[in-house]
Amino acid sequence: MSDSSAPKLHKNEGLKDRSNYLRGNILESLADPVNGGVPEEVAQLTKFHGTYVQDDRDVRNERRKKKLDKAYMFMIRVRVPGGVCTPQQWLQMDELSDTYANGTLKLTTRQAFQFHGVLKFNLKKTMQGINAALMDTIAACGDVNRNVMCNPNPYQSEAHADALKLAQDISDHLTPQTRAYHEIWLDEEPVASSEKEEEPIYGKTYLPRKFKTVVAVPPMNDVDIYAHDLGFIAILEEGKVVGYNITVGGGMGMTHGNAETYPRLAQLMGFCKPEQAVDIAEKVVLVQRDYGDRQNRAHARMKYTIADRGLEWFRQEVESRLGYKLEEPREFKFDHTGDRYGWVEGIDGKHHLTLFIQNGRVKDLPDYPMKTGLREIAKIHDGDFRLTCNQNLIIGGVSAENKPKIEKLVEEYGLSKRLEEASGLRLNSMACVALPTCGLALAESERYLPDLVTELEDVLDECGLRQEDIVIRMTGCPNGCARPYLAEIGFVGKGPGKYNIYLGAAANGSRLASLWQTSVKHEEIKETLRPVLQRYAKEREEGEHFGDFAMRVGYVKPFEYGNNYHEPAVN
Ligand code: SRM
Ligand code: SF4
Repeated sequence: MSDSSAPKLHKNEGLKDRSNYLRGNILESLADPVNGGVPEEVAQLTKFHGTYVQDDRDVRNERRKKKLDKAYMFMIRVRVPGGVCTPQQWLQMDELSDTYANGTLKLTTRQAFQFHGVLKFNLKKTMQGINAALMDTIAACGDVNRNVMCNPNPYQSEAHADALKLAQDISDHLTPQTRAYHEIWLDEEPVASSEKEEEPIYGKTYLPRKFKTVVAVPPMNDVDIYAHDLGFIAILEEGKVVGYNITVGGGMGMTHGNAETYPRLAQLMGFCKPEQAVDIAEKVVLVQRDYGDRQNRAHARMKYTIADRGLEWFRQEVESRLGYKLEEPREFKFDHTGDRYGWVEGIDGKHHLTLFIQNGRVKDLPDYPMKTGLREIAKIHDGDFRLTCNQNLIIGGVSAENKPKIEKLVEEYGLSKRLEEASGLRLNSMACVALPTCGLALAESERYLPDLVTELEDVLDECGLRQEDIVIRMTGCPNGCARPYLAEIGFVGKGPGKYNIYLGAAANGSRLASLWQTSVKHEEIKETLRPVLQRYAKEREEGEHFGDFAMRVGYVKPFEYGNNYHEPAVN
């Protein structure tokens, strides 16, 4: 007899429970030649394997009129802990994108690769190609710990190496143990039914919702630590990592018109020694596993668990599982969230080149063969490639001997020309994918932001602000995939051609932006922002960032959770 008073769990909970550790009917659906997509229940499960069913939204209406099915295709996300891969892996990703996807690579806001436009009958082959490159896609999406981010800039080599190792260790430790991935995509023999399979950390129903972990190396906050469920801030003494401050409870996603949902900054929970960090990550996950909301997915992220019950309660839950108390957080200072472009020399004598990749989209254009250029570099490069947290790319660990050859290719393919021509605004821009692939997009983002920046550059030129670093980010919906609520100017898609504009985040990522204008149309944005930029040029204080200025002179008030953020619900 069922207990009718028991709280009703979200349907995804039953689905996970019944899925036999993420198998469900994935294999059967992949074998179905008639449907180019997969049923909804299967689509929920494939996310845990790192792939989403999507459709080409550019042709949706036309196909509907012709009574055709949607143009189904798949997105695949490849995990790259800390964003570091080898030149060989870069070449393999490049080749897979041409063979099975739409010929482009997307470097995401979380240091991963994404392929778009993979057809169902190529899905398994693409997955196998990714695994042949010694990379994988498990837990790139789904209700588990996702790709662990880490500051990829190797200029402080020792600290960076420690932080990267921590990112990798946490990633390994929190990777699901199910063999489903290997059976489904890599043709491994099924686990015998007599064998007991276990998920020692997650259990059968995994987490209530996605979970994101990052490792920061001050003074850079390029990982945007306050946007994530769990963060570790390296504390350095004489250039060495002596431990980590721990942050918990950040997240960006919200829903228009639902005041119960909001972006939230992570809070400092304590300090730990380097050798304690992985265990602490596990215990944080366990608390969220046990107390996160499994009824309402819009309220299931760890930020709400902490907002509802308090940081003190959360810390005690973590400490009781650890069996010891966390130390008080130590002093640290972040100065910015952006990437620093161009060449730097690391303390190990290696050279590192950060390149600007507009919105992370690696592709060849008739006048700019960027993808080819990067391929040619990968062929001769003896270091590594590092995907940044801002959708850019570092050609890392270049030897003095190889540097002139890389410089020549950079020159030949125009890779630094774009960098030299770009304004400070463009170099600090990020846009999520949005249309045509993202099923949740309400407005354009990646395809529109570059043009909007061009329009705004006219105003910047008039005001003498071209070189100013101003963080501008856009998303096609309020989910916040490009972290727009941590931008000095943030755009959030409201409907076709319309955006809510946010102003006032701190340039170092420690303060959220607040809603300034709602539903501003494409054609109005430039003129809406013009007076603000003009006033900034005239009235800013020495060294004052745009976000601080917008807050100081009162364009917006500091954000309060669930308060000044929302417009009335729209029916
Ligand atoms: Fe995201 C869902 C793309 C980073 C918050 N995100 C999606 C999906 C999968 C749409 C879907 O569910 O159908 C998007 C696929 C679009 C496409 O066509 O590729 C998508 N998210 C992205 C990427 C590719 C944006 C980009 O252009 O780089 C980023 C991939 C990161 C990665 O490599 O793992 C991406 N997403 C983020 C971030 C930024 C971050 O984590 O630093 C956020 C905000 C932080 C956070 O999680 O709070 C983010 N994505 C979301 C949400 C809202 C979650 C929430 O708590 O409300 C969704 C929707 C959902 O989960 O229901 C979402
Ligand atoms: Fe899609 Fe919205 Fe994320 Fe942009 S922010 S990729 S539109 S879910």
